Amino acid sequence: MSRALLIVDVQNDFTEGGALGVDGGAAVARDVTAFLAERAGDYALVVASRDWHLPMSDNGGHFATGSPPDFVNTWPVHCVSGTPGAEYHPDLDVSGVHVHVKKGQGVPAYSMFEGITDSGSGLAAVLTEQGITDVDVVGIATDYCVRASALDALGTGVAVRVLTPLVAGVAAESSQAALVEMKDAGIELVDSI
Ligand code: VGL
Repeated sequence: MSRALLIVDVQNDFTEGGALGVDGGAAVARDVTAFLAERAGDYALVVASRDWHLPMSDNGGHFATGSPPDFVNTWPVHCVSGTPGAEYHPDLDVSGVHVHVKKGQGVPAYSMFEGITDSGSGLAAVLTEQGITDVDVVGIATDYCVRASALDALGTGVAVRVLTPLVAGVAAESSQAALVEMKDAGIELVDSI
């Protein structure tokens, strides 16, 4: 067994005060850092993703233009590459991250598996190359990018757990629905870490 930790989108714009701030987002940053300080030894590989949208573009309809965002399919402008909002939250210690993934350059991309690593690979290939059999998923947002990343991870054939104390969602109802959907799909929800 060889396990990876996938840290989804712990970025300034997804935390309190950000363009698309999620309640509990800053706590996720702090708590993932504390978790890694104790448990890095459990992981053969640590991967972190960033939403990394194009400036001066609606990014394939992902950014609301003309009408207000619906917070389901269209969103306020967020995580524009090169802006502070797109950076990792300062309380997330990324010194132990082996692989950085960027996603959403010109398109909506909720899943980490739609992104590209700094060396130009897709995440599925990286997991295969590294012989990863199991992944734990943490980060933001439970109902969007965590959900999509965890389901895609499962689709690559690895065993998937979501560490529920280390996620935060956009809305309570859709986050709860996402957790049920993930569990029904065969993802283990770990409520005590
Ligand atoms: C996300 C909404 C829009 C996420 C990204 O990271 O979950 N949510 N873009």
